[in-house]
Amino acid sequence: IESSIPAPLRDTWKKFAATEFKEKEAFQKEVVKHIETTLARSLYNCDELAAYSGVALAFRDRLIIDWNKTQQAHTLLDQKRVYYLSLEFLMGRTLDNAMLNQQMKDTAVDGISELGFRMEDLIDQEHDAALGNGGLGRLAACFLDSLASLNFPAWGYGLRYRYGIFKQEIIDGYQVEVPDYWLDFNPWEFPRHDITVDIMFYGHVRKYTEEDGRTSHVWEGGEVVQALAYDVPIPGYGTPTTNNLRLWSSKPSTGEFDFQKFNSGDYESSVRDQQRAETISAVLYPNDNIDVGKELRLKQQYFWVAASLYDIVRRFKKSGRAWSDFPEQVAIQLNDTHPTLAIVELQRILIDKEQLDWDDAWNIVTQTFGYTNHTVLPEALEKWSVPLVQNLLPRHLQIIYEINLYFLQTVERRFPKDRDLLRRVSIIEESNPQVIRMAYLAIIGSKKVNGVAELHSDLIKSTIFKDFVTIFGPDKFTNVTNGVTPRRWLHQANPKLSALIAEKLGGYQFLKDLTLLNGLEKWADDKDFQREWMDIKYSNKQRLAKYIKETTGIAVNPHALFDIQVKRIHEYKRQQMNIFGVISRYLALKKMTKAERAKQVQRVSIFGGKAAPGYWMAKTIIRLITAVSEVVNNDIDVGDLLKVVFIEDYNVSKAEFLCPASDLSEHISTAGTEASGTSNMKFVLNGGLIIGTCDGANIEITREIGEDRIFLFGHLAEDVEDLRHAHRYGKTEMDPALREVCDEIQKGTFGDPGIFGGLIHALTDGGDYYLVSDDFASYLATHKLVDEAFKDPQSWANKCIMSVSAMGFFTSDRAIQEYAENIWNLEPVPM
Ligand code: GFP
Ligand code: GFP
Repeated sequence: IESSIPAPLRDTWKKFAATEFKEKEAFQKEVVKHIETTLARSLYNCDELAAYSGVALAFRDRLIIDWNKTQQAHTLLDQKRVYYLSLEFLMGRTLDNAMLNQQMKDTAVDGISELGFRMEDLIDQEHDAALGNGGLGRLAACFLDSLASLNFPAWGYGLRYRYGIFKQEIIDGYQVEVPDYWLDFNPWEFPRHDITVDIMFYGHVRKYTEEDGRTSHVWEGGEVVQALAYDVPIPGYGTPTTNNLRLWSSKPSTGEFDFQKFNSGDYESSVRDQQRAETISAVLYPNDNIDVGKELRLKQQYFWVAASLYDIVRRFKKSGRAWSDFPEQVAIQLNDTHPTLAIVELQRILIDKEQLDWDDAWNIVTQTFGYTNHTVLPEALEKWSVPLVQNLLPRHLQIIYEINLYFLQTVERRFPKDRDLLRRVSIIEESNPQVIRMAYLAIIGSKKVNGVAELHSDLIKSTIFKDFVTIFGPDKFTNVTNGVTPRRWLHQANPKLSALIAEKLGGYQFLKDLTLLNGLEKWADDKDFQREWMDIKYSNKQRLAKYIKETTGIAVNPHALFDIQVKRIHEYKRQQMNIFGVISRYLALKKMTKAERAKQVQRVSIFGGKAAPGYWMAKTIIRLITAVSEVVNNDIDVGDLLKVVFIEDYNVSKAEFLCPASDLSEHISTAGTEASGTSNMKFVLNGGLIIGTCDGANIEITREIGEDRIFLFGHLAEDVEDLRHAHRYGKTEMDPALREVCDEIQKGTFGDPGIFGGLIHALTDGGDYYLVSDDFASYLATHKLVDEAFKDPQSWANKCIMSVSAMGFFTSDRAIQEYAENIWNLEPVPM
């Protein structure tokens, strides 16, 4: 690599090059130095936030030293890199993860206690980086951890939202959204004021003829906004590899103000221009599985994609290679359709700027991209209105038309008589106005398309993308079942369990090779081991009980069965079925005699999750949960037999203490609707059992851990169409237990029934699209089996241990290895 320092002077530089602290005293020295200088605090005014900041800065220094080395090594080696484009990276907190991945936590815990602080308290000072809605964003974060841990040369590219997903407050039982000011203090990012890209919007396309007679296009005029890079170091576990997550922030390209306007007294308008530019990276859209089609969202997408591609192309050009080498050096993965414009942008760069022929350019493009689909829900599939794109990105629209034209021509040649096929697969949907089907564009422009669990990957081939399987053949479509990083989701979230496992397996190697967990099998029946295992579960439940008491005032008994459902609130995930089940349990308890009640298993039903602000049904579900909790928790007949808790503002750091505290967790989506799910993996990995439908990754979890260790219920994906059809034609009677629940709600037991009318309507005249009634009997029956199983602690413990021992497959390391081999053709960098 070219150095900015002349060769003879480099020795002086190297003599003073930054080094990493390796033991306690060096760590303490760093912390005190940062507190006293960087933060300008002292021995006399260092509170927990300042102490957290000092520790974070000490670790940040350590990360950036490794980051520098890694980036230099990767640049020098010039191997193929993968770029993971995701509009969401739900990172959560960083400090604990950085300490653990760098294997310095013990040193730091010890060191900080000698300075007067407890590490848990400091970790709690950190604000979550909540740059994501749910599963899709958290998957991206797990993938970054695995890419670095496996030494793959990889960068993530995303947006640096000034506000992450909103904070949820529960006021009078309703969700209220509050802005998330997460950037108040963020030591984990490095602004790169020297790395900026001008991004253009609007304007027009001018066509002209080159000297050699070819037609060229320039896109000119329009608004220009600047993208500024912020780099976030991503440490691997137990390796010096530290990859980069580059997040773009928007600002006005003319500098802070338009000085002409400012000087002419038009102060307000110059500030407005600045705000307009900054708005692009201001907010993360809080929508899950719904396409909203807002212009600002499209602007975000193009802004991020254009800045990232500019950066990727610039880096490639530094190597001096021929364009034909591009796909050998660069793989770009599209996390959902949000970055699909990258396909069009690369084609534009190659033909308009680099003057390649259309076909040569298109060959490069289609060898470079991979597309991951995360949903089959039709309302979630992105479509952009043609007039909107015409106005915002006129040149891109032309290119999309051309891509479509060539594509349809090849389809027509192969299937000459099938007019309807052409209509069905066209990138342009002939609606009013016309819309661009982003998923189709992503498929046509990618080398490989994958789903995120086996069932889901089969479903996309047989439903939404069926025609494309006919056209491209089945090999273009593949599956990579999701995974989660065991570093965060076992070692960090559940340190006691991780330590117990390490003790039995002779070390922490399982964190790098999760299949080693199968070594636990031989202790599954060992009484002492079972006791230690369940003691850890109990202490995790105690910690949660304490949190619940402190935050909600509800006292729950840690000996009760903790039944948890935490995820975004969505009708397809069926939190409504869960709360109806709770009501049914409540009604049953009320009918029992004292003697009968004494035989019942105690339950704590715990819910958590955010509803999209505009998703009224989801908000009503939250309202019902809080209403039921008020009634049930205050009913002296019921006492500890049933408690209902709604945890406010569910996020990554809360998931970290919820997952280790479950006896049972719920993954109960209507079959065929949840592409994979990843919290199912986290809960089982932490020694909890699950109740679930035959959906998403539940199916593969069952295959790995065995049918008798999971509580499956409900109809299969293949039944769904017929069942819905029957509802539509009024051929279904509501399940009697569900009827009783609805009656109780309508009687006003949980407050004004008018509030919940929508929920009841969805089950009746609404056609019960999510098949709550069809699955309800089997759901309740399966909960009875759970209660029975819980009464036998030894067999329960055995099930938990055996399940954990079989979870090796669900590490995100395995998923990343599959992507590297089957999609990216990517080699790790030897360390
Ligand atoms: C990257 C990093 C730089 C680093 C170089 C070489 O640059 O900080 O100096 O690699 O190690 F960002 P680009 O590949 O982005 O040019
Ligand atoms: C989506 C799907 C989930 C899947 C994740 C990750 O999650 O089934 O596990 O992506 O692939 F719906 P959300 O972003 O919708 O939570």
